[in-house]
Amino acid sequence: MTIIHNPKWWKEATIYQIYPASFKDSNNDGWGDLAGITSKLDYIKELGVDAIWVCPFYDSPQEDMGYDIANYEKVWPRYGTSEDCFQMIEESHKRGIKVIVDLVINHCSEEHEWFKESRSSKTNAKRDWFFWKPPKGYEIDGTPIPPNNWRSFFGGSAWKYDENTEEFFLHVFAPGQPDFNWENKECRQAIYDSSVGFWLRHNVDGFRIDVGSMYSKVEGLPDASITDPTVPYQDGTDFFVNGPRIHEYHKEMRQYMYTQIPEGKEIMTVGEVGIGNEKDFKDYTSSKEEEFNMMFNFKHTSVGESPEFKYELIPFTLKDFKLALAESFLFIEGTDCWSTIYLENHDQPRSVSRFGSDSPEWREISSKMLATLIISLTGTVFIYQGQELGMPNFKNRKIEQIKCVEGTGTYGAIKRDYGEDSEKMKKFYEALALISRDHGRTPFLGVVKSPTLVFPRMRNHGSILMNHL
Ligand code: ISL
Repeated sequence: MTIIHNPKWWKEATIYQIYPASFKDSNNDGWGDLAGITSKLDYIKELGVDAIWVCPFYDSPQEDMGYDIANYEKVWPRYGTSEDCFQMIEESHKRGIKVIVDLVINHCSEEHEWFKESRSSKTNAKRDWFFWKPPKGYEIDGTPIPPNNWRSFFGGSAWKYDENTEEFFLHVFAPGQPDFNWENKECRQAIYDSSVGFWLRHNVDGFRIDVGSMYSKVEGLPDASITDPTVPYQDGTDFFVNGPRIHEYHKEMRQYMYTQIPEGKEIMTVGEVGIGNEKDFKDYTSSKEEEFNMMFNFKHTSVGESPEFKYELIPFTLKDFKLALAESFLFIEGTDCWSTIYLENHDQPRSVSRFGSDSPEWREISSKMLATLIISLTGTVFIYQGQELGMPNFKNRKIEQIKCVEGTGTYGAIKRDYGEDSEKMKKFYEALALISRDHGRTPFLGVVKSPTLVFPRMRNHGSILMNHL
């Protein structure tokens, strides 16, 4: 019997995620930067890492820590210059480390030139690059009513009113993150050329594709059904997660990528899918479909969160966690798909606090147990800066100290809809203490008193299903 092997570097890889703001500050201005990352490449190499995924470092007003991009082709000045970035890429390659960058193209920033043009008039050539709609009607006091009842992931309506043209634009995330209208072909081409092409032409090895399941919205943007009558805005994800044209878009983008790289070079992509069914996962990651190489599933990082509302904790068992984690990789068995394994990223709390114990007695052994778990499962391992040291959650942070827009936005919405002293707010505080996105964003090393490497050497972890065919 002949076994045909088609090994791919990314199937056996360990990928190390870096959050530029809090990794390494090279010039003492209080923010991490790209030169800081470059200065730590030897440390990263020593860990046995094959590739780094660097979170957004592009020009941005930072409403959502760089996931609101004003210019895909420019580095945010606090993070350094384009030259610093090209150097980070070159120095990584010299050490045999590949570089994956974040591709945030479901939306951009209100500060992006394309959006500024689009908002300038109803007849602007780029008007249709975003979702603009007139009010559904007006309240008695004249307040315009949003075109549909979708809620934003970060609290409140998913629509923002623009006085200039008296229409609303859609933002499923923060108000400063207008969603692109992917139905518009010219818009798609501009996105590819600026955000994908520019960085491939500057030698990156692949992309982590932000909210890669949300570009295709159901035509007409219908109202969501009312699942929570106590609040004005409802969960609209049925109308934009894994939507009707999503696979067509990813195939088109992948084809574009091939036009931008030299013959023989391989690009690696990992899509943030989040939720879906087995068919969705297979469609995204089957190698013959040519969309993503692999994807992130949120099932296991969401255990213990109420399905109706993330910031309401519910009990869960070890079995729930194991079954949820298995959803990340079981679907690939007998297929040409591939998967990822992760416990942490910049949207998640520290895994030792979330799934183990971060008490002084147990922190190290607990972190080692979780490290052993993920390196022994199938799929490409992603670890997040500081996870290798068992960094824990911060303690006792007050609401005024929360920086993340999901935390502040949700706080504002609860305060408006239920009040400061409500039961809902009490539960929100409890949840924030465990799962705030800020837990993973504190300075690298900051809270670890006695750093010890908790990961076994990461390269060449075992693969149970061996999917090289
Ligand atoms: O963690 C989440 C799921 O409950 C959400 O916080 C998160 O917004 C979602 O996973 C999408 O995340 C990505 O896109 C967001 C950005 O805020 C996140 O940091 C990013 O990872 C909008 O670009």
